[in-house]
Amino acid sequence: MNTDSTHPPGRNRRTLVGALTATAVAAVVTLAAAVAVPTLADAATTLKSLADAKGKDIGFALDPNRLSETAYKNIADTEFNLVVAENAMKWDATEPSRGSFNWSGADQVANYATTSGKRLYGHTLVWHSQLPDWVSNLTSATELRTAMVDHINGVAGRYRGRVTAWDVVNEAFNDDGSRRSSVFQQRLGDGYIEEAFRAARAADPTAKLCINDYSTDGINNKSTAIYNLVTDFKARGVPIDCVGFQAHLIVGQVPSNMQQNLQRFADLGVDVRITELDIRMQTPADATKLANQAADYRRVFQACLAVSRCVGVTTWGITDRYSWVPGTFPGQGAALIWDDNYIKKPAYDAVTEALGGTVPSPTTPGPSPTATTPPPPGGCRVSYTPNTWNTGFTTEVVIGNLGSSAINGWTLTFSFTAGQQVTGSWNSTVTQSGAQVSVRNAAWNGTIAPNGTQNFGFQGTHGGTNPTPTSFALNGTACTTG
Ligand code: 9MR
Repeated sequence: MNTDSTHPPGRNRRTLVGALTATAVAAVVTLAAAVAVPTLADAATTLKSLADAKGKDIGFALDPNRLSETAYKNIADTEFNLVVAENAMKWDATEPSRGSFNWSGADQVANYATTSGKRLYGHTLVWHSQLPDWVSNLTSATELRTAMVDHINGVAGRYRGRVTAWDVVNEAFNDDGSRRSSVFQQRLGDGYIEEAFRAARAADPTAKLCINDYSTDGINNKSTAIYNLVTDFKARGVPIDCVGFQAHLIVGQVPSNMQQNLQRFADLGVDVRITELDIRMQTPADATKLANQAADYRRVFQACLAVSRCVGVTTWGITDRYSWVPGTFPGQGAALIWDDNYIKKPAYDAVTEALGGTVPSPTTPGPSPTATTPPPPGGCRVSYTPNTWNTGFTTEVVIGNLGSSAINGWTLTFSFTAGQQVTGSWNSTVTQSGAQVSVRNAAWNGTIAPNGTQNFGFQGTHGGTNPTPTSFALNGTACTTG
């Protein structure tokens, strides 16, 4: 997970331990090294292993240019069993001028699916967006029809037999359930969707054929319009196998009838799938928003898993760093499962649990420190002992309870001053938002006896210097350092 963890230990060690005795610190360091308690990030299961066990797809939208990044590729390789091109199989990428196909990005995605042993999902054949001008400029219905069928033949034909399912037509409806006034709708009329599906079936008879849209996750006019289309196609024998629900959601706004909506489509005899999941929030993220987001991720996965014909969930990317959201919704973001620095967010554990996995403590810790534990009455002391090398560090932290009563459950907060970033931890759960870091006890070290200590540690990166953080506070009470 953290490539820096292979650093040579012991260089540039700086010790800030004061009142805590050297013996105690040595014992703590030895304990931390010996116990090597796995962080949540080191948990044995992956989302992929859990989804595999359930026979479900867990997918992600891939930008093949990012595979050169180790952290990106590691997550892509291990956490997902399905891949879809975020952009590389769209019309503008594959057929930028008429009859002249460019397979560079699309082939990278398809080949990645093959070499990594993942299913390949096709996105998308007919869509009003990311459509080259030459298509929009075709004024003759005959010409446009020919261009559409040629495009479907070209793209679906190239990956024939390799694609598990295609988004044949994407985003064809308005929110009120009427047809979107795309060039296809304008020139070819209502029948263009049927024509596209028939062409796709001919081009790749083994791929499942899906219609895909956004804001259709709950029961509303738009989803009902698609429901009616599927009903009609089924009645008339027009090929259609699946419906995609993009689920570009907002924290706190998962439709309450999502499962019911998925089920009503499944009952028509089609597969359903969450195709582009992300759940955005106003940035910056904080612990409360991330917890709410985790609950929402759990709801979405639970909704899918409760419907036997829901074949899986795809998230629209891996890391917040490259999500489309902030560029489209300024001030919003943090919508995916890994943050800007590839650290698993609370949503990861929620998805793990929804998929039937278990999350090691302290995701379900005992007492909530802020709710049930008073600030340490006698104060606290923190020793912070970093071990720094050129771009990385590990840190041992010892928390001392200077009071005469036990602390039961703790959260230590502090501020970095030089852009340091936590990439993993032990004996704790660490959440970072900007420079602010919040460390929650693990299940086994939540109690600090009077005059006793507990310890945790973490690893991270820095940009050249690694000064000791400031503003240490335990359950909201400022601590001395030393
Ligand atoms: O994530 C994609 C982004 O990189 C592109 O700039 C954008 C262009 O329209 O498309 C994004 O993906 C969209 C997907 O293809 C269809 N559903 C909505 C997605 C988010 O906009």
